Amino acid sequence: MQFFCKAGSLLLHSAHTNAKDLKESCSTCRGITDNFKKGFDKTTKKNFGGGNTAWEERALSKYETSEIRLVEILEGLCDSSNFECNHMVEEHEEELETWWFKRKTKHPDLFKWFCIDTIKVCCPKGTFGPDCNGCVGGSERPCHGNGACDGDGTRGGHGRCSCNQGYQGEFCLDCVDGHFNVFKNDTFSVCAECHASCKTCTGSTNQDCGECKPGWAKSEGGACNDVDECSKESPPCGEQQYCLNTDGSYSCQACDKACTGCKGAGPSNCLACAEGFKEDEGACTDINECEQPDEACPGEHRECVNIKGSHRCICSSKFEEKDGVCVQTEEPAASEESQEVLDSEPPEAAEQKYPEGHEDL
Ligand SMILES: [Ca+2]
Repeated sequence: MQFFCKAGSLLLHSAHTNAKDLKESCSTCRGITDNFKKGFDKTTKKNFGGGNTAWEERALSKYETSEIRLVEILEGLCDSSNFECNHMVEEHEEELETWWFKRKTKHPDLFKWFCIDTIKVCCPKGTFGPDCNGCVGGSERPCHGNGACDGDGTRGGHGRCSCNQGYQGEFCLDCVDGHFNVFKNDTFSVCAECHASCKTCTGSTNQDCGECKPGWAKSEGGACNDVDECSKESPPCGEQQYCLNTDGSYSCQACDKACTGCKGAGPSNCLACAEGFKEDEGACTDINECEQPDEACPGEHRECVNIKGSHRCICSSKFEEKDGVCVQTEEPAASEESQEVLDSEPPEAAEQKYPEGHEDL
C-alpha cells in the first residue's frame, strides 16, 4: 500500500503535462462510486426472503454492514477489462474498507469522501486543478453560466472557459460577431443572434446592423437589404445557366436541355431552342425527326426512333448492324456445330430451311 501511494504521487508530479489523465482519474473514480452505489442497492436484502422472521431481521442487520457484503460490492466495481478502474480499486481498497466500517454514517456521500477528500482525484463542482481552485468566473457559476470550465470537478485542467455558442472572451460575457447583448453587467450576460443580414449589430432587426454581411447592402434608410446579384449588368452565371436570387446570396441553375441559354427554369424560359428542339407555343419542344419529309434513317431495313432532342436509327427486327448496313440476324440454330451440317447439305436445301426469313424481306 505504502509503495503504491508513493508511486502514485510521484506519477502525479511527473505528469503535470498529462492533464487528460488527471481528468480521467476523476471520471474513473466517479464510475467506481456509482458502481458502489449500484452494488449497495443490489445487495440490499440479498439472500433473504422478506425479512419477516426475527431470525431474518437479525441476520439481515448483520449482513447490512458485513465484510461479506462489502466484498460482494467490491467485486462489481470495475469491468475486468478496465485497467484504470481495477488499479484504482486495488490501490485504495483500504480506504473503501475504512469508509464502509467507520465513515459511512458520518459521510454518506462516498464520491465526496472518497474521490474528492480522501484520494483527491476529483474536486467539488466549479473548481479544478491540484488544489481545487475556483473556475474562471467563480465556482458558483463558472464562466458566468455561458461556458465550460476546463477541468471542472477534476484535479486537472487550467480552469479557463470554453464559451458556449454566441459568447466569447475570458469570462464569456462578450458576444461573438453576429450576436448582440440583450443584457450585460459584470457577472451576467445574455447574447442573442443578429438579423441574418448583419455582420455585427446592436439589436435583432435588419435596422440594427453595424456592418452588413456579404450579399447584403445598406439602404438609404440604414437597413441591410439583399443584393440582387441577378439584376447586375454582367450576370454572374454561365451561358447554359440562369441566375436565381436568394436572401444574402444567389445561385446558378442549369437551363432546361431544350434551351440554348435561358432566363428561368423549364423549356418555356429559353432564349433560343437547343438543337433537336423547336419553338412551339412559347416553349421549346422536341422535333420528331422520324416524321420529317426527309427520311431520317435512309437505308434498307432501318427504322427511326425519336428521342428527346434527337433520334436514333436502328435495324429492323431480325436485322443487325454490320459494317454500316443492316443484315439479317443469323438464327440461333446456325451455331458452329450445325453450320457444318448445313454446309455439307446441298445449297438448295439450305435455302429452303429459312422460308420465313425471306418473308421479312
Ligand atoms: Ca441576393
